[in-house]
Order: sequence, then C-alpha cells, then structure tokens
Amino acid sequence: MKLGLGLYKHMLTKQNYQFAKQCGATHLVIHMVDYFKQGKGNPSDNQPTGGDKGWGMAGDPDKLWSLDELLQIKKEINEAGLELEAIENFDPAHWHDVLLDGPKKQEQLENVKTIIRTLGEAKIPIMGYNFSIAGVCGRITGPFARGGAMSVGMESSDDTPIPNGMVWNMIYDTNAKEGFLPQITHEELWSRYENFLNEILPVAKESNVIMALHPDDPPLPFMRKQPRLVYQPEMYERVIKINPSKYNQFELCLGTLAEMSEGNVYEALDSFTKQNRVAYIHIRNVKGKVPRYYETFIDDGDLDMHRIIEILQNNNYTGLLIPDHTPQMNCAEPWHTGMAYALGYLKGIIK
Ligand SMILES: [Mn+2]
Repeated sequence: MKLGLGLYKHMLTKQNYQFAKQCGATHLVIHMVDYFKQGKGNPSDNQPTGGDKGWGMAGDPDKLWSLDELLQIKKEINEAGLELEAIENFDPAHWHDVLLDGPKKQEQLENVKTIIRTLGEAKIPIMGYNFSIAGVCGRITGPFARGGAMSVGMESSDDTPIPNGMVWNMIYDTNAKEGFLPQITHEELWSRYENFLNEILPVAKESNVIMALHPDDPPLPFMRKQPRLVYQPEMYERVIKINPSKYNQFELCLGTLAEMSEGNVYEALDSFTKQNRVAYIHIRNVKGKVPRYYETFIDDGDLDMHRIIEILQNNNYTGLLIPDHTPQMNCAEPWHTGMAYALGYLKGIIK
C-alpha cells in the first residue's frame, strides 16, 4: 500500500509538498475547491467546518479546471519527489444541478465529463467525489481530543433546512430566490445518482480515471432535511449494483464508517478491498457513533489501526492511504503537526 497526504487548495505549495515528502508520504491527494472563504470562524489551519452559511462561496461556474493548471501542479508535485494520485471533490459551482436535478443538469453533466477528460489527459488516476446535497455539515468544534486538543464532533443532528442557492455546504448562487431546497426521498436521491453514474462511467473508462465515492459524513439518514446516500456500510453494495464498471470505486473513509450506527468497519474494509473497489482510503479515528461522536488522535479512538493495516496487508491492497482529519495540536502549526503525528504512527504500523 501507498502512504500519502491530502492537501487543501490553499496548501498547494512547494513547502507543503516537501513537508509531505519529509513525513514519508509518496503520493498526494489534492483539493481544487477552496472551502476556506467563510471568514475567521474557520481558520485555514484546520479542516473546514463552518456554520449555517457552510463553507462559503463555491468557485467560478464558467471556469473548469484547465489542463495547464493541473499539469503545472502535477509538475511541482513531481519535482518534490511525489506522485499526484487523486483530486478530491467537484466544485458545487460546476455540478450543483446534477445534485439538485435542476435546469442546468445536462450542461453540468457535460462539465463533469470535461473535468474527467482533463484528469485523463493530465494522467491523474482518481477523481474522488461526494454525491451529497447537505455535504459535510452539522458538526461542532471543541477540545474533544486527548489533552484538550481542538477537534470536531457531533452532538445532535442538524435539521435546519438548506436555503436556495446552497448545496454541499457551499453557496453557488447569492441571488437565489427566498426559500429552501425542496425535500426529496432517498429513492429520488438514488435515482439522481444512478443517472449520474451511468452518464459518467463510460467517460471515466475512456479517460482511464477511477471515480471514487466518499460516504456521507456525518452518516445519518437525513441531514438538514435532505436524504443521504451511503450512511451504512452495506449501502456501498448498491453503488456497485447500479454499475459494475471497474471505474466505479470508493473513497473509503474509515472514520465515517466507524461513525455509522450499523455494520462493521473491518468486515466492510475486508470485503471492499477483496472486491477491488477501494480507490483510496481516508484514515482517522473517532469515539462514538452518530448522532454523538468525536474525532480523536489516530491511536486514541474506537478503531484498531493495527487490525486495519493487517487487513490491508492480507488483501495485498496496493492503493493509497491518507490521514483524513486530525485534532489540532497546541503549537505554531496545528494542522501540520497533527498530520505528521498520524503519518508517523501509520508508517510505524505498516513497517
Ligand atoms: Mn473522509
């Protein structure tokens, strides 16, 4: 297996590539969407959380990621001695009506296809995504981790409706008419997803880009009055059933799986890696399950990291493993020390 690091858009710098290399990472996952435009409520040295306005503004709807831009980033990453393995998450500005079944759906499905073809041309092997209307929302920040380290958790579900113009916890239209997104059923969400997968996977195959689905975090049946897609491990089976293409894979988030009320993380990991459905893995630890859980240091939660690495080694998993989120350590560089700690711990176990 390969050990890597995920970097947010504002962290795509030579210094951070060197930092990753110094931690023993060989591969990077990068974000091209900037989640850190919502002001000082969400410091840029932590994972994005945000209040009822979410993570702030989505990107430019008329500007898809260009081949030149991706090649330049890839070149700088390669110069630091690393490989670019995946891009994580589409920009709501480019595909909001695919999620919402809105008037621009066809046009935006073409956006997604263009993006996948661009990744293919840049030889970036994986596109991670999250097919979610509410996105990663409803969490709180507090001194929940060991030693009072600031961390993220959940203490109750968030049932506030999502205003028009917002999806996946970002605002894509500041002039949207008053009111809220209509409530839909789980079946309607699966039907939108099925349509998306069947449109996109042939392009993914032509472009040799694997599509990797993140589960819903936090994994409750509904968040902000909208249904969630994959909120129990077994629901990933339905994803494969819809379309068995080998380009249809998972961005398996072990922390999210641990937060789920049913199923068994180890069995799910064993089964999905044996079926070659795991494009890459988010690894982090957590105490508790929805609707009440807290993110912890990697060695301090409910998940047994030795057991996880053992499953991956037994199944000859050759994909990438990256730390997901970590608590913030009290020092000048809370994000970096958290990541260095997680990477060092994982490297030790793997060895
Ligand atoms: Mn994750």
